[in-house]
Amino acid sequence: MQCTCKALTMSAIGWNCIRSNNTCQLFYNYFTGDTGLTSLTNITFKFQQFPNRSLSTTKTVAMVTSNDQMTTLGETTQAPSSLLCNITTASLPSNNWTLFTTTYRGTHAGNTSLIFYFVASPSYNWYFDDASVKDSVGNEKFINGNFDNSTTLVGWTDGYNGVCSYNYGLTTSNYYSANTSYYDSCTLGVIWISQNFIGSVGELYNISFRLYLNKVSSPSSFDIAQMNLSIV
Ligand SMILES: [Ca+2]
Repeated sequence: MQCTCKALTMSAIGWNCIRSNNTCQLFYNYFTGDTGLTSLTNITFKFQQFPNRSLSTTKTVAMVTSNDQMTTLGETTQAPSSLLCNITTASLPSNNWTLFTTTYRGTHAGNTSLIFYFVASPSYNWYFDDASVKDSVGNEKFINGNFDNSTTLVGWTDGYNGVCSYNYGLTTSNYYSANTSYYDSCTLGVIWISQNFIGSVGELYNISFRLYLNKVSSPSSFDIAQMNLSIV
């Protein structure tokens, strides 16, 4: 049997190769009692060097420690279309509000969009609160970043790609600032929520937001929720 596994990523601490539809799947963050794992002995692994390819323009990766309430993402200077963070269930403690901060150096004048993307999973959904963009002298560029000023989504636009008709939007069931946040429990589609501001070239913007990864059931090895932010 021959199969090809993708590279170990994130906080992988173990891996396995199974054959399903002629594809391989990567186990990571498994726990020792996982019944899906099989120990084998006298197995030969061969590692193949793939051809070089150009790196993406992704600048930063979230760095989270389990007891840390604040996470700093590196500065990006690569807008438009820069992917600012790659937050997954493997890198974020669940059932805890975590503050994320980053900076963005303005690369173009005029309309600048921050687009937050969320993918939920059967065992995880997202809460999002207190988004902020401040210029170098502290002026807030976002409107209603805490979602608390209205029962409608004032200042924001949102939507989805894929299949997701109702399970996202404003909620009062969990929040960091009282008493509303934005949530996503859509597992088949990608939810996006966006806000624009007028940017300036060279200006340093301080971006922050809070996330709560809500674990609603015991996840399987492949149960992954994700969140990303891009600036366009
Ligand atoms: Ca709020």
